[in-house]
Amino acid sequence: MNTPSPSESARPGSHRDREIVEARVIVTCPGRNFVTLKIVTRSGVYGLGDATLNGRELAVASYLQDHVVPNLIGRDAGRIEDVWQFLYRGAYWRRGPVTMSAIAAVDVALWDILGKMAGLPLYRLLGGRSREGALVYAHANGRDIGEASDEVGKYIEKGFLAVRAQCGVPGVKKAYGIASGGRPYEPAESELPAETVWNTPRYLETVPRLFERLRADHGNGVELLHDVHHRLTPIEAARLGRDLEPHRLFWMEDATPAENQTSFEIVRRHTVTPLAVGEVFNSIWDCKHLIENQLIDYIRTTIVHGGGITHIRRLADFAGLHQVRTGFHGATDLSPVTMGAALHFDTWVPNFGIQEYMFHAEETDAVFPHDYAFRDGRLHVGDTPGHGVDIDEALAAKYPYAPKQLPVARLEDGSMWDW
Ligand code: EZ4
Ligand code: CO
Repeated sequence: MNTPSPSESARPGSHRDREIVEARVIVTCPGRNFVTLKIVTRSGVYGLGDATLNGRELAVASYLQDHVVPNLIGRDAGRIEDVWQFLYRGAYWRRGPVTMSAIAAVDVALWDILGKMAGLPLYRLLGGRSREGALVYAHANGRDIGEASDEVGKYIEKGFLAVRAQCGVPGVKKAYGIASGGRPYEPAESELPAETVWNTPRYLETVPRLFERLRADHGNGVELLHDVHHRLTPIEAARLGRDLEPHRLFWMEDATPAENQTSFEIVRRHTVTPLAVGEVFNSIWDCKHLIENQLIDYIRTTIVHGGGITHIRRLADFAGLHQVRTGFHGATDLSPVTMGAALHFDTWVPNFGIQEYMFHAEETDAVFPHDYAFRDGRLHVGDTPGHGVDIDEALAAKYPYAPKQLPVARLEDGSMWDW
């Protein structure tokens, strides 16, 4: 397979060294479920890619194990672009979160191998450093406005320059983003989906009051963000964006579901609150209209759900042409492997905006040793070759898969709504 040219096989890191001899899918649950692909070359150098799709983990594990891994054995790990095209075009069935997460896992593992073989950190392979660190935002959640404001204050004290704020909505049971029982917020908390109830009018009157209070308590020196989590219609989102204008948000996220990209024209027409969208996208085709018509300011699709570095780099370049910046998804269901790869990308990408950052559980950090670190409001990558994230397989094996699904939302009359 992939007959090398003479010049390719003569050098160190030759085709023979780069031949993929093994690819393993590792499913582990250190605090939450993660799917990881480990690709091993004949030289012994290996790479890691994240394939976690929250609540649908085993679908991606099977896609990899049953349909992708047999295609990898014997292939040249250095042909990153060709492998990407083979898995995308060659599958005939294109796009979708399961396919694109599986392709991403392979792609990131191959970039990791390339970095290790070259002795270079990933950001240098991409084109080198554009900034000293990646501005990150943390999650502050409160059962009410006062508690949310206290939480924002705690993150400012920890050195965060940007904070996302969510608060409980009176009359709404289990509002999005609010932790139960003092534990860190983790939406996929039960084997079958938790039922939540949604009330748009109560929400629309609560959120502007939250941000009015946050500006009064914390001033204008901190960037504030908010996630609507797909709950509003376009005209309701337009109303909220307008009501939030005095409070100068960094962004309003996922204001309305975005399968219909033209719906953002309505939101955009009515408000100058910056808009971010795309954590559930998996391809450039999900945001082509949004970007080329400058209907959004930040694109959130991150490496794992968007086909890896090879595809997200194309997306980011396309976004850059339209002054759209990156604001990668970074909740706890994005494994440290994705975080590491995303931070290298953030360190390089010219049109960087911000990076979401929720702390992983201690068990997660122990299973995935990594060299990125938080300092002065920013995350900094290290200079370990590749993406700088490893896996302790013996420890991973101690945390067997535990099925968990994301919640669902219904209106008060029982109709299904967008969670
Ligand atoms: O609900 O990552 O911005 N962050 C978010 C997250 C998502 C989860 C889904 O898996 O919207 O909390
Ligand atoms: Co979100």
